[in-house]
Amino acid sequence: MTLPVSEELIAGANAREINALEDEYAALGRKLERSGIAIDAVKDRVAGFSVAVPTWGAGRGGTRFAKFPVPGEPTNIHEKLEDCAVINQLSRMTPRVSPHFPWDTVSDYKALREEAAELGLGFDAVNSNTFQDQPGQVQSYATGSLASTVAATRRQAVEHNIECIEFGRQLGSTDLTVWVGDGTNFPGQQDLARSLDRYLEAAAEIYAALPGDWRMLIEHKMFEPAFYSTVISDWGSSILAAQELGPKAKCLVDLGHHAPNTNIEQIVARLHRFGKLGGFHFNDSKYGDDDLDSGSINPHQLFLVFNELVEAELNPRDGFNPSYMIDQSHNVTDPIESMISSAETIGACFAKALLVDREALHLAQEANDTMMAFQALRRAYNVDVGPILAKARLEAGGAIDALRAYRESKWRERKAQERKPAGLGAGIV
Ligand code: AFD
Ligand code: MN
Ligand code: MN
Repeated sequence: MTLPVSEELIAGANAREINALEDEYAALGRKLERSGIAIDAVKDRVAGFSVAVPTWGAGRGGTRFAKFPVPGEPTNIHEKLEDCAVINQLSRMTPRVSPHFPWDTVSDYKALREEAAELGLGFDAVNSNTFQDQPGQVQSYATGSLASTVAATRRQAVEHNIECIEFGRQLGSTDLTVWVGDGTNFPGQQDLARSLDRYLEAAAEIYAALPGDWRMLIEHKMFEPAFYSTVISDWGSSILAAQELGPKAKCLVDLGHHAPNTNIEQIVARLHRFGKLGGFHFNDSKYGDDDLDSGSINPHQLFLVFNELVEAELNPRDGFNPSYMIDQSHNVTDPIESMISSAETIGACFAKALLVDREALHLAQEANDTMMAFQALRRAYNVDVGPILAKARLEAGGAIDALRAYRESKWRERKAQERKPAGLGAGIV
């Protein structure tokens, strides 16, 4: 394995920070011990936690208005893998990459899998793209894809998804995530019932092509690019579709794909209750943008989601094994820095959820002691779990302060000299 950042640089940075970390870890250990929690056990759970990163998040995204490339950003799957390897090498929490087709198309997937393995990476869910037309494409997705009124367009979209499964098989993936941009901008534009019928019929063809150990993750989104209705608009549509398709179909919750103030943690609990919680796209949202950095706007919501996930783990249903992934668009930051920071935030929310005194919480809930039930969550949320994450990273070979080590590595500056510049233009990716 050849990792991108120099081991000496990481060791040197860690040597400067190790004493402070040991001191803070010991102090936090004593504090947690007073509540009967063994810090090493929490640290070991955190060390076992991972979240995948999206290849499309490695480049600068853009808004509908503009994209401002950062010098040295990756412009192909090989450069993206290198950047994802930097994120994982420093954070030790992101060992898998989620590819998007046809953006990440190559001629040899076996070679790509080996290239990733050499960088310490594997592949997570494959994503199909039926929301854009590609050069030379026969049918246009202007009328939608799986729900299009045009039979040949639906066929093309189904075949693309089946092709994605085949690429994913060669890459070692076991999940296909299907998000479609299908929907309408005007009342009356399409029949709301029939468009769902068409979606379900096409999705069933994709489902039938899934290998035995694969899952199809259905991702809902309330709006955009369609602004009046979307075919899979919410968790209700998603779970109904998943139930109709069969046991290998599960729901994927993208935190940014709901109306503002939606109780997402309750959606998580509902989906789990029916054995349909398949995965997450972590990000944050304030107004209409669905791809802000995880926990940058509402870290408490992220904690409450993880609180449900830890509860779900204790009461597993139907092989509870959600796939965790970041899905963000980095418009004003270095994408590597955003994903290092986001992985840390996501891991921290998981760690805090582990600190919840579940017995106290459940007893308070049963006794209708509202304040003490709330306090069971609040006490855990208030703990600064930074030393636990840093210690887990250090022991796995990462950097105590991953962002600082990244800046010291001058990775982006070096890549700015080597890589060809990214194009301008606008786009939601
Ligand atoms: C979309 C969805 C979906 C999709 C991605 C494409 O979240 O995950 O693959 O963005 O950029 O909003
Ligand atoms: Mn998403
Ligand atoms: Mn999104």
